[in-house]
Amino acid sequence: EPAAGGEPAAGADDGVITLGFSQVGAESGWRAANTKSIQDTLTAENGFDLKFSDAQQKQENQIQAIRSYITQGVDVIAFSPVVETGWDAVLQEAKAAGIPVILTDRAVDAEDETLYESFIGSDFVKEGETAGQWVAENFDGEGLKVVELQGTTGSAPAIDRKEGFESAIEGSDVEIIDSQTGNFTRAEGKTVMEGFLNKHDDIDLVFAHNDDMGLGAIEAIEAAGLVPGKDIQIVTIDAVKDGMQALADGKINYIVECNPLLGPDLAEIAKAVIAGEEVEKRIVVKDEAFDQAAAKEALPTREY
Ligand code: GYE
Repeated sequence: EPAAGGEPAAGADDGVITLGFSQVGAESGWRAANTKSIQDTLTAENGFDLKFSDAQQKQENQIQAIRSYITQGVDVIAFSPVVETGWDAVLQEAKAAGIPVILTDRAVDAEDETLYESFIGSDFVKEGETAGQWVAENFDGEGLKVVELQGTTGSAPAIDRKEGFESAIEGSDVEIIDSQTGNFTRAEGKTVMEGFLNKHDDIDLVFAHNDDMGLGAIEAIEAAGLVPGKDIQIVTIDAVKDGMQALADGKINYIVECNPLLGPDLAEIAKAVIAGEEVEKRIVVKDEAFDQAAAKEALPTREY
C-alpha cells in the first residue's frame, strides 16, 4: 500500500507491517539459518507481511530489490548488506520516501547514521580476536604458519574478522603466510585451499572466516592425503550444525560462534520503529566459542 502524498510510508494503518527484506544470498549454512529465522518470525500471525528477496551475493541485486520495495511503498525495509560501501544513494532514496531502514547482520560504511534506524548483528572484530587469541594461546613459540580463507571481499565480516585475528596474533610468532577470499562458500573454500596446498608445504593451520570455507578446506586437505584437525589444524567462525559436527569429529579444532537467529530482534525493532518509539542504534548479538569437547556437549541441543 503506497504512502499517501507527503505522509511517511511508516504507519502500517492496516495493523500489518509490510517489511521488504533483501537477503545477501544462500552462500552458507549460516545464511540458511538466518533466512529461516527471519521467515519463521516475520509471519502473518506475528503481524507481518514479509517480502523476501535473495540477491545472490550481488550488490546491484540488493539495490534493485530495495528500490522496488521503495516503489511498492512498504512500511519498513531491512537488509543485510553484501558489502560495506556504496549504499548512500539508495538509503537516501528510502529516507526521502519516509521508509525506515533496519540493518541486520552486516554493517554499512555510511557517514550519515540517520540513513538507518538500527543495526542488529554480531561484533565481527571480536569474533576474529577470539579466534586469534585461541591460536596465539595454543601455538605461540612454535613458529606457526597460517593460511587464511577470507570471506567476501569488501564485506563487514571479512574486513572485521581479518582485523580482529591479526590484532590478536600481533606480537606472537604466529604468521599468516597466505590469504585469499573464498567468498564464504564451501566450493570456493575448497578451491582456494587446493591452491594453498599446491603452493606451500609448511601449512600448520587454516583460519577460515566461516564454517563452510573450513568444510571446503577439509575436503582439499583430505584429498591431499593429510588429516584435517591433526596435520593441519582448522579454526573457523559461525558454529552452524555442519561446522559443529566436524568440530566434534575432530576435523576442526576451534569455532567462534556467530549467532544467525536475528529474526526475533528484527521483528521487535520493526514494531518499535513503526510505533514511533526510540530504538537502539546498535544491537550487539552475543556469541560463544567452542573447542572439540564443548562442541560434543552442545551439539544435541543446538538450534542451528
Ligand atoms: O559468517 C557467513 C555468511 O555475514 C555473519 O555471512 C555473516 C556471514 C557468515 O556467509 O557464513
